[in-house]
Parts: sequence; structure tokens; C-alpha cells
Amino acid sequence: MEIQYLSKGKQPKKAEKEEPHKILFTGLDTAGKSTIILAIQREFSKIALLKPTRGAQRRIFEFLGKDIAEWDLGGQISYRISYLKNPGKYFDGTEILIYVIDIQNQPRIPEAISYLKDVVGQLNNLEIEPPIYVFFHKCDPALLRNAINEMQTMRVDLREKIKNAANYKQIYFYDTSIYNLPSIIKAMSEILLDLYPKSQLIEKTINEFARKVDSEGVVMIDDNSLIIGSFYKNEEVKNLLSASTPYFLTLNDSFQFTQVLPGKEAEENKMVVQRFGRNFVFKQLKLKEDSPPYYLLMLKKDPNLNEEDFDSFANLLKEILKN
Ligand SMILES: Nc1nc2c(ncn2[C@@H]2O[C@H](COP(=O)(O)OP(=O)(O)OP(=O)(O)O)[C@@H](O)[C@H]2O)c(=O)[nH]1
Ligand SMILES: [Mg+2]
Repeated sequence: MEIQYLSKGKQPKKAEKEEPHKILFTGLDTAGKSTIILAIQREFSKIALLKPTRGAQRRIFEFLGKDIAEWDLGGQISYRISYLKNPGKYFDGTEILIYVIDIQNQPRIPEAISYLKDVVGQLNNLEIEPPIYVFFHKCDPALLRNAINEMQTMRVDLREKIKNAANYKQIYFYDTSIYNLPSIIKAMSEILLDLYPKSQLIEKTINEFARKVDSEGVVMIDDNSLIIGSFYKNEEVKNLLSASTPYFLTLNDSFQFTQVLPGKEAEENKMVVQRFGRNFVFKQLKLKEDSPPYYLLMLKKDPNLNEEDFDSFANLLKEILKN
């Protein structure tokens, strides 16, 4: 079986760049792997049209200046058999493994655990130890609302069962749902940021910027909806901002074809939403000419932003993200 390379997304420039970091999505068919990937790209219109993934689909995207090779392994049984037969081709070089389980499909949970065990066996054979992040996916808000206690117990039990079955050092769990976009973005951002020693420095820079511009909270996001860093004054601000970030990005996407009036470029890349006597200020942040922009979502009393503060923040980030 051939690995399909998607044409979308940038290919790495060879000589000058390090090898892309390989992040692998696997799990049973219909678990929701491809949906998660599309959701991060904000390709919502494609989600309804998704077909089962055939074999391995690969996409390369840039995250904080590094190339990430994202592998989506179609989960149908015939494919799973061929991955396990050719572990070198599919699993080797994996730095992060995301294992997606449809927790609404209880009858197939034993099958999901059994395939996870097979995958772990192959990692052991290859002598690699990437962290495994298990997504309890389709943990939909409606489901949680209706059966919060049952769901809670079920997840705790399942976690124990998987830990015992996999017998693997680094295994972590996330609850995700396509109907709770922030759950997916939070999980993916935390996972990817772990690859970066720079992430603490970025976090610190954002903290200082927030203080300077008198903001209760600042989230910095990249074009893949992933959170690069954040500062929150308290839990309330954290909940407000992390819940609304993906929707600001989507809203921003919908404006991208609007014509910009001459001389208004600086203003046009900013959106302000007033709510609860405070302002959500969403602003584009361009750090490199030929790369996609970053975005900032800030919660402020004053909707205005001092351009000088903003520029010096952007310059600091440019410094940090250099090479
Ligand atoms: N209720 C619910 N349905 C979801 C969620 N995520 C995905 N789905 C649905 O699950 C089905 C399968 O999704 P896919 O993303 O194609 O699953 P996959 O894991 O890529 O499947 P293969 O490509 O065959 O391995 C689709 O009908 C999705 O709409 C979710 O969070 N909640
Ligand atoms: Mg798929």
C-alpha cells in the first residue's frame, strides 16, 4: 500500500531544514481521527463529506517554525493489518502518537484496546518510546450533560483498563469532541508545545505583554488554530477566552475576502467584540513575510492597543522564533 502525500500544505525546503517531527494518528475506523485533523484546520465544510481514510494520509504543516508531519492512518481492518505487518514503514520515527477511541461505541472498546496493544508491541519492537495520547473522542457536551456520572465512572475505569493493557511508560488521556472545539485545540496545543524548549520563553513574553497593555488575558494562536501561549488573570478569563478563540478564528476566516480600504490595513486586521463590559480584541500578528500569520485574542477594558507595545512584543517574538 502506498502512502499518500497530500498536496495541501507546504512541503519542507530540504537542505536547510531539520527532519519534520512525525505525529501519528491511529485507532479504529470511524473513531474520528480525520475529523479532528480537519477541525484544527477549520475545514468544517469538509467534515460532513468525510469518507473513510484510505491507507496513510500525510500532511506537513508548520508549527512555530518547525515542520510537523502529521500521519492519519485509516483505521479499517485491512489497513490495520498492513500497518502491523510493516511497522518500519508506518510507525518508525513517530515522536508523538495520538490514539483515538470513539467512547460512544462501547461494543468496540475491546477491539480498540486490542489494537492499541498491537501498536505498543510494534513500538517496542522498533525500540521507540513516543508519548501516547489517548483521546476519548466523541465525548460530546450533550452526552456529558445527560449522563455525567456514568460517563465519569466509565472514563476512569477505561483509563485504568488501558493503562494496564498497554503497560506503557508515557500514556496520557484527553476527552475530546468535535462539538467542543476548544477541547481539541487545547489537547493538540499542549501536545505539540511539548516539542519546543522555546515554549516557556514565549509564555513569559506573553505574560509581560499582557501586563504592559493591561489585559486580563491574552491567547496567541497560529493559523492551525493551535495555542502557542497564553496568559489568564484567573479561571473565569481562562474559560472565556479558551472557549471563544476558535470561533474568532472562524469569524476571521469569513472576512478574509473582504476588500480592505486603502490606508486602513492596520485597522482592518483587528476585530473588537464587546461583552460583559469588556472587550475581546482579536488581532493579526504577522511575524514573517512569507509565512501564515499568528493571531492574538485579548480581553481588555480598553479596546485600544498601543501600537508601540504591540510592535515591541512582535519583535521579541520574532527574536525567539528565529531558527
Ligand atoms: N458525535 C460525534 N461524532 C463525531 C465526532 N468526531 C467525528 N465524528 C463522526 O464520526 C464519523 C467518523 O469520523 P472520521 O473522522 O471519518 O473517522 P476516522 O477515524 O478518520 O475513520 P477512518 O478514516 O476509517 O479510520 C463521522 O461521521 C464523524 O462525523 C465527535 O466528536 N462526536
Ligand atoms: Mg479517517
